[in-house]
Amino acid sequence: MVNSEPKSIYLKDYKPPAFSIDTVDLYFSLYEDITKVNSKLIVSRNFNTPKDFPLELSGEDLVLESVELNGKKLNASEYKVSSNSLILFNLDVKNTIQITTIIKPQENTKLEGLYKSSGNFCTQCEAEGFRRITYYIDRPDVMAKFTTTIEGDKQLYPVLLSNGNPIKSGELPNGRHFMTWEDPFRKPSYLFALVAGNLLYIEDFFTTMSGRKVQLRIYTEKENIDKCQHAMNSLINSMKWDEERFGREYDLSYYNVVAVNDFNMGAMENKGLNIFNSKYVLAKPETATDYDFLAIESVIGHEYFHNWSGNRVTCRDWFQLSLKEGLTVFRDQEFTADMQSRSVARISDVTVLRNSQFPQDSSPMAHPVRPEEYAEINNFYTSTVYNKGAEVIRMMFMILGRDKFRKGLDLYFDRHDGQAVTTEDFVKCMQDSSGIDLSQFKYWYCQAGTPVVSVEIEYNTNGTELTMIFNQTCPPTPGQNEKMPFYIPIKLGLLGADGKDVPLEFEGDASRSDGNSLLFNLRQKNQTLKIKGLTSKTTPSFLREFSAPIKLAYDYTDNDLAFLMANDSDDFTRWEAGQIYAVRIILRNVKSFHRGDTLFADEEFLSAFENVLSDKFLEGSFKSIALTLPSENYVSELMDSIDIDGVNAARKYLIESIVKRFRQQLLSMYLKLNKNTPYLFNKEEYAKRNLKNKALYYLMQISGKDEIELCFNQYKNANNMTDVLAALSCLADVNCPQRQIALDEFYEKWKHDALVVNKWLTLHASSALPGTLDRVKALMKHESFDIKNPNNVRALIGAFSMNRMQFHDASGSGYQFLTDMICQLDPMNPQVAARLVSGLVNYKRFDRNRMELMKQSLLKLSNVDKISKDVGEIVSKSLH
Ligand code: B3K
Ligand code: ZN
Repeated sequence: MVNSEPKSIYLKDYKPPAFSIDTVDLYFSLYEDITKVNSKLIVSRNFNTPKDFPLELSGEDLVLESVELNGKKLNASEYKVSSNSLILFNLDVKNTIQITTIIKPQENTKLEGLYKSSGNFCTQCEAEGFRRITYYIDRPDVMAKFTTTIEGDKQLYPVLLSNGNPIKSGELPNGRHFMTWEDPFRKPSYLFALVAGNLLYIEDFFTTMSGRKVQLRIYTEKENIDKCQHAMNSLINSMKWDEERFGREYDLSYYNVVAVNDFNMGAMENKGLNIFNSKYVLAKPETATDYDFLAIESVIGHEYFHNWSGNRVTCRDWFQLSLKEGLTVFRDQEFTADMQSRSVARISDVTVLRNSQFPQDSSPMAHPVRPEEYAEINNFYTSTVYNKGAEVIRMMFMILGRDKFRKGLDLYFDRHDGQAVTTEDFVKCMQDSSGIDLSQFKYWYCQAGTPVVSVEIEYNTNGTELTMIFNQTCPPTPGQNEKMPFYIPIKLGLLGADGKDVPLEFEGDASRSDGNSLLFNLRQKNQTLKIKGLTSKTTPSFLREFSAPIKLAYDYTDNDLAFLMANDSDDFTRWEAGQIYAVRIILRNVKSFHRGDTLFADEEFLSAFENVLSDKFLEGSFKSIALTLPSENYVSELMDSIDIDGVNAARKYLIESIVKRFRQQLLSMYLKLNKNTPYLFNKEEYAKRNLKNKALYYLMQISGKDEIELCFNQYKNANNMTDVLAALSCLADVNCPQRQIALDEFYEKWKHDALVVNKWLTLHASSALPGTLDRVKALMKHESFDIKNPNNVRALIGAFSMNRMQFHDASGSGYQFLTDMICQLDPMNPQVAARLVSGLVNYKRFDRNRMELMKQSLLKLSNVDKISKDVGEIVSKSLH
């Protein structure tokens, strides 16, 4: 029997709060066994609330010590307390409520609320962690002014931090001390934060555009203090960028960032006190890769940008999560694009979307950017809410253009400063400021699924005019069979025979975009665009810049694709042509693989690949991604049913064909770029390393003695983690003596550095070699692995669940392992356990055998006694 389904809450049931909280005064007494929390709330009954309406406060895992209402201590018969709430009766219009609760941060393995990480106290309150600290109206549309005093042992916790400005501090008896912080901005409880620990910091200053001097500090443990500079640089760049690009200024005199080792996600934007997973703060060239440096820049930016998009203007309810997350991802993507290479950034964003959001949109967990229902909100911090949400903002940006979009955003921050609002409020600002009708955008927010746009082209008899016929559809998703048409902006151009864009005369709902591109507004199910005055044959280029999160189907010839790969003026579509071409070959070879026919790689593709390889003018990091084949994951996403073995064989075949043909070119490219110059994190050096390691990757795909030697040498001689790890991950896939030597030595060298050890765990878990599962199981018992640490879990178990060939082994051993791990983890940390279920949710798209095995795993999970709401919701949605 399947356990009962977790109870859902619905957007349609939203009601404004019955009470508001004006001020909150918190007093934390931190001890080694318990923490005592005193909370003094000034609570007002809202205008429409009936006189006798009770006040319901949320609470979880709290021991209630005392409650006082308007100066009178209540006895147990005067309030109602349950496992998740405290209800008070007979409130006045304005009330003072004092509550004392006892909590045990030391025993908090869920890492929500107040908990301990490496001996330090820290908090995570979004979405509903504050109720694990004290009883409260724990919802985002209740915004209050917070004052927080923290009291603790001075030696153990010399650093005491909370939101806002420090206003008082002092010594107390018994070697204790305290510090009081006051946050002048009203905020929801999810933005509350507290840190107490033995930490060091690096410090810098930033003067805002209106001249306010802001003290910036990054706190970490002593041994990591030399790894904070890149995060500091990124913070300063973010502050400057947000002023220049969006006119947003920081509003407090302090900005603190704290790196902690045990954290459920990436980071948290608490007002004035960001708390970060140390993975997104700590970096130096010897320990962190280019990819880590980039991720730190982007996450530091993301959390900083939340100060406006999230904190100053926040969400009315958690269904509106994308209001802050989609917008802030869009903002951090633009930041990266301005700091690094715009086209490479765009392609990477699209790749993330296609590899994680597209599969989610075609799974039983598919949900709209603004969901209508959830059981556990933590399950909805998804790539749909974040990344597709950012694409929805980007479409408005495309349609309005830079200036009008900026005006719309200014209006949004102006109109809604200090409020908790909805996605409709956002769209309305964009519409009001631009005069452009965006009402149809509601469907992007309330309908799930990836739209498919197919295009056909018809020429008139003498070839001077062509008509593009567009048709949009969207596959059914849970609870939504029929969809209304979306408003889809399609940026397009036509290339003439010389490879240059033809200036376009047109008839239809479009406007001129940059260069000779048009932005076509597809708003109906079927719509046409006529292009006139053509003089010779042209090749269309659709969905430039990836102007909408859709799948575009157009029947390109192989010739067209090779031509676009060589000539398209838009870097995205130029890259995309290569991807479409490669997917086409891989899919054809998948069929041949199953029929037992010989596989082949098309000459025209190989020569287009060669053109990219030998192009002297291509920017290095663009070249590197242009030389990257679509992932097995993405290819599978384009198939009716996911074919693990076929896709792997066909993709591998294409890679080997490339290596056989271009071994010499790849080798000379490698040798030319492999200069052991000092590590610098800048565009040019990054591009060189990127391209060099791409060459190494290819060479190692047919690895003989020479290649292994070359790779092993890079491992031994490199002066930075990017090159070390690139070499090591190639070696990890090859059965050779150097593999073990390098892996063992790497561990010995870095075993004191938790973040590097995680890389080492991932190297094992991602290896393509048989026996990987056994090694992963053995590593679970290794001294370096602690199941309570989310980074460890993601590095080992999470990475294994993404190892296509090993996790999806036809025996089902991978599924069984993952299921056991989820069961083991769930009682400790349901949020992290629930993330691991994603490896199983798409079971219906696999072959019969795997589908059955995965389903068995899900059924097993659904029968576990006391399964969390987190895991329970995903499992039950998957099975329905
Ligand atoms: N807002 C946080 C995410 C909180 C996740 C809670 N389960 C980080 C971010 O998106 O910036
Ligand atoms: Zn965010």
